[in-house]
Amino acid sequence: MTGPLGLGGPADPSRPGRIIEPFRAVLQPPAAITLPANEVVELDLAETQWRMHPDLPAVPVWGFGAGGEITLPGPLLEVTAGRQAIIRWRNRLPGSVYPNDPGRPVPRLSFATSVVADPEGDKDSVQNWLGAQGGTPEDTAGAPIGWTSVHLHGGHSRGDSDGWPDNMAPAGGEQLDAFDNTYDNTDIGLGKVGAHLWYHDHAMNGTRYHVFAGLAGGYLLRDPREADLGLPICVEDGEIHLLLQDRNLDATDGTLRLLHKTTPDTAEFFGPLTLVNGLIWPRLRLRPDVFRLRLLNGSNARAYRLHLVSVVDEGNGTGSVTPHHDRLLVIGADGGLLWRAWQPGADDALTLAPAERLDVLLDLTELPEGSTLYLINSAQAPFGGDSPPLLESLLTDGDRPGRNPYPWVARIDVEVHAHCSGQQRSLRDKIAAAELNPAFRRLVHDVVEPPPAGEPRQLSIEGHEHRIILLAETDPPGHLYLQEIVEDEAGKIALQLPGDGAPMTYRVEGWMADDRAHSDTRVSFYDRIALRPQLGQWQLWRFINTTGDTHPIHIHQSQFQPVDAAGVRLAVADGSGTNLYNPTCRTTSAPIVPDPTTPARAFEPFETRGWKDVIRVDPGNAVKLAVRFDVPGRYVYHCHVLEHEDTEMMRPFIVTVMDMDDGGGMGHM
Ligand SMILES: [Cu+2]
Repeated sequence: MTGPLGLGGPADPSRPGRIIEPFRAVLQPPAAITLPANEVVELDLAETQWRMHPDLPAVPVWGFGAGGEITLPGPLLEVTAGRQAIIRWRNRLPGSVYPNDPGRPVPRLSFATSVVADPEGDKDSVQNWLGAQGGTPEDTAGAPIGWTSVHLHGGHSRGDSDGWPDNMAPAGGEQLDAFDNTYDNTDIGLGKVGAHLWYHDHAMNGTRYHVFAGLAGGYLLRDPREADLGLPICVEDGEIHLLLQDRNLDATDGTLRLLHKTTPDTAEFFGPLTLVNGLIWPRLRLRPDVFRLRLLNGSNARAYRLHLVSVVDEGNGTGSVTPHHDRLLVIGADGGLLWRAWQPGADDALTLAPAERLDVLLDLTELPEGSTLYLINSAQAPFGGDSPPLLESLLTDGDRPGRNPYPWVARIDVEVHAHCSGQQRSLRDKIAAAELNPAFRRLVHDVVEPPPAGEPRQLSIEGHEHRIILLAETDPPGHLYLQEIVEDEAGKIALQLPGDGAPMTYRVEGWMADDRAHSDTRVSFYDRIALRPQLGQWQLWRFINTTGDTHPIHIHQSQFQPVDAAGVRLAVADGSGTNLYNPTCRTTSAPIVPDPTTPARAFEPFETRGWKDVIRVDPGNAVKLAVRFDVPGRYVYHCHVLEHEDTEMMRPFIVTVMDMDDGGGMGHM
């Protein structure tokens, strides 16, 4: 095999002896549908055949579409912000599981599954290789195959239109949602400018399978300010929607299929093939203009750390990789345009955990005909927030064998006569200098100093409530979950937060107060609902990651901001490793205390200059979020690694109009 950035690819499982050649497919924009105000639009969820690469046969997938046109990804939905859209999601999948009715047609997934033991000495990397590699099919008997509940991710939705995971529609059934598409927090001058949302299935215990099968698509909220700033707002003007997903393929039984391969210990799915808009490693044919890239990581579990580079490959793993980040300008994140744009440096990268989005200007001006640039990914899988490797090492995969063997994402071919044209250089200069979202305010807590020069104006949050949520993993590993904890003198969880003089004790809040003898080894989604934020009251939720992996935390209904410049880093006082919490006995073997040696990760500029609905919580890190809910109802928050979410790294919360605090919270003015 040649080096990862060489021309070699993995072997084609359907035709032994051939390889899957990168950059053969030409990127296609997704089908686009403009949603009219207050009119019902019907979108079907159905099976279709999809060709991911010119040399490969089509494979069965599940997608969304209208009028019988089912696509991967689903159509890009567009709506003017502030206008209500109404969607009737019609489940037209091949069938749904009815365990008590053997007379019903037996449903099936559109893809194969395989569970493979981790080879000795190859910890956690077996998913990154093509094919089933033996293994046994995963037992999917407990999954609600074919039952779907579509969620608009990042949407400011009413509870009954949020895709509650248990409210699943069977094949033949329907789900009617009204999305008001308004911005939350407008009343306090924290307006947002546009947003890049996405829709996907959210069925309880079935999300990982259904999204993997293809049930996902983009959703753009349009704001008039985008056009006022001169930003491209359609394909013809140079706006390019890029939905990134990793996949695997197998042809063990003679038919090429998508493959969801995991290991017994590492439940996450990672795949060696990167799909952009449903195509494996495509190329973009673009004129030497300025384009607007709307990036969305729709992968089950893979994080991407993107670099724009040129590559000189001299073969045998030698050559050079040169970043061209001066051609990138980050202008938006999950919740729309940033306060001001951010220019990444040569050593920076664009990190996208699952479900995160970025809005980026790409400047190809003055590049001669025939120039090629590459979007490559330097994040290993699994991802723990590790710093980027030397880009040169991606030519040889020398420093992390098996955890990122195919770093390609896409190739950009500069063609003077390309069909896809964009804007002039002057747009990029104007956007770089502009205050894109003047109404943006940086949320602060207990800060009285004015913001430093070059930072947005601040808003100090008042009347807020503090909560602590522990991200934990069973021992032995394999089951990840999250649980709210609360101070209790008799609690067994010893935790010292910065500012505390000594460790305090906590107990799991989801149990009844008199149920400290609870003997289960994990918290269930269906335990007592501990989070009942009051309508309109600021919440400060601190997420503490006691596991060895990064977890992208997502909260429904309202977008948030991370508070402070960085998280804090915690460690076990006796130095006994990264799994800080022992869930078997629901206790900490030694107090969790501030780590004086390892810094927490600093937040990226695109995480502090705009609104977020997903945030990376790295191993050992504690991240504090400020969020405010302005719609009453029942919602969920969860890790957006879909395999984690499906196995209960997800909990409910209820936004209530009454003060329902029963002593669990730590509110103060
Ligand atoms: Cu997770």
